[in-house]
Amino acid sequence: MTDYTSKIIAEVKAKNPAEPEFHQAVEEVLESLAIVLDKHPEYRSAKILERIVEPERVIMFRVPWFDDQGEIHVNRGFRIEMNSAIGPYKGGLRFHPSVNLGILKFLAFEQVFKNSLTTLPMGGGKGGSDFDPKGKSDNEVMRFCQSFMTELYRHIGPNTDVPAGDIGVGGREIGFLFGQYKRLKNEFTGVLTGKGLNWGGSLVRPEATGFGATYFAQNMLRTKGQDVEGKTFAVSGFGNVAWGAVTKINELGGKVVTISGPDGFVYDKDGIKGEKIHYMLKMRASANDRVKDFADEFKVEFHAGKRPWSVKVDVAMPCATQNELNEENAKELVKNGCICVCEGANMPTTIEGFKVFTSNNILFAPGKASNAGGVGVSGLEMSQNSMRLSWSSEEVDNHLKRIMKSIHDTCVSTAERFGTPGNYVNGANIAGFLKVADAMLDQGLV
Ligand code: NDP
Ligand code: 2IT
Repeated sequence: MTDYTSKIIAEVKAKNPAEPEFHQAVEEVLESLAIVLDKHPEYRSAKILERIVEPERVIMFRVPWFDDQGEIHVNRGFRIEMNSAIGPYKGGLRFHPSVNLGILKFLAFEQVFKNSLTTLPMGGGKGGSDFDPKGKSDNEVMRFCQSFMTELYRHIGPNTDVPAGDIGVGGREIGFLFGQYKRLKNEFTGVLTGKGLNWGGSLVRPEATGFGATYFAQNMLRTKGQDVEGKTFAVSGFGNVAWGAVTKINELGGKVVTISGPDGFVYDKDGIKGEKIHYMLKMRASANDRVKDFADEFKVEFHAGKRPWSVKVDVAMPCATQNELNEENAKELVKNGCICVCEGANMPTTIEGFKVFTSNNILFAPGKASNAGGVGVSGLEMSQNSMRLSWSSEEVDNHLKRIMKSIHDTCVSTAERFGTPGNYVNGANIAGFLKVADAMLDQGLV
């Protein structure tokens, strides 16, 4: 940190109290950028950092809805339009009871750099609600989504802001949201991504984040002359991203021995494969929030209330949520011989955790690089919608592989150019930043 970046972080904390996740995300990025600002005084004089930490716009709204018994509930809805320097705002919607302004600002901030790395023209945004989908009927979820979109529709559009899924928002929710948008605007456009295949969605979008993160891990392992084949993986979470990662790891010849949920983790020494992978989809659709069901179904070990980082594995892929892997977990992974950590979730590793990995020369990929395959294929969905064409699975998957390789190689070359070879965190933060910062300079004081 320099005096200048420390001052900006202090200002962010003073101006945005009670947003610890946002502070953490800003701190992590600014720590990498200190070396860039030394070489590029133009960013400092144009106050790029001061501008980039301030959302272009924050929308916060009331979402009233009726449950099946006719009782009224009120949730809070948000959309953070963080940065549109290189394209329309783009990023997911999260429905989870923990959602608040600070969490969505951290996610929107990360999204700016992630989207910049994808090679596609997308700005950064994020949104969602503290609505808890757990235990809700389809009709309740539909009424909630319709009410949410009744406010959101006036702020978004295919050339303005294009939301998608995240925790608690999958194909079903995107369908209800799209239906309501279409009614209100009388327009059939690519305003959301993650749509159904019959109505403008892209093949491979559901799998894209997990597939992309696994391709990223493969690219990292190859820099050490190794591959996914024959390696043992610990995966956390059991949702969309974890499912995609487990599927692809199996396809590439790796073995996954864990998945996890808020109730604990499953250890399956024979590997999570075949029908067990399919069962993950059922667990997510049930909205029961339990992985113990998996252990009961397949008679494997269940560790209540624990995270999967104590297991001896070659590669760890945290795919559940933010700050689920701390310093102690990181030390345990290193002690057990883990050689690579590749984030599928957004900011799952704490700052102290990733410092343990970097100081032990572990290959470590930050989510904004390694989980960019999801939004990357969302970008491809936007392209297909604009052309009114659909590409084959093979075509989309080839683009996805190319995007992930390009992000990987950009991280490596940028880290090297700025004097920190092998540091994917610096590589991702700096490369993501430079593209956005240069666009902001080109566009004047906005
Ligand atoms: P899902 O809703 O499909 O699954 C989320 C998983 O994380 C579930 O297992 C969920 O269990 C668990 N989880 C959520 N919050 C917590 C919590 N506070 N404590 C413990 N476990 C929790 O979401 P996704 O798979 O889509 O998202 C997972 C991660 O990947 C998130 O960090 C998301 O931001 C990130 N991501 C998602 C992308 C996408 O395209 N979907 C793209 C890039 C990143 P439960 O619901 O029971 O809490
Ligand atoms: O965190 C993410 O990148 C996502 N949730 C996906 C966003 C998108 O627009 O597809």
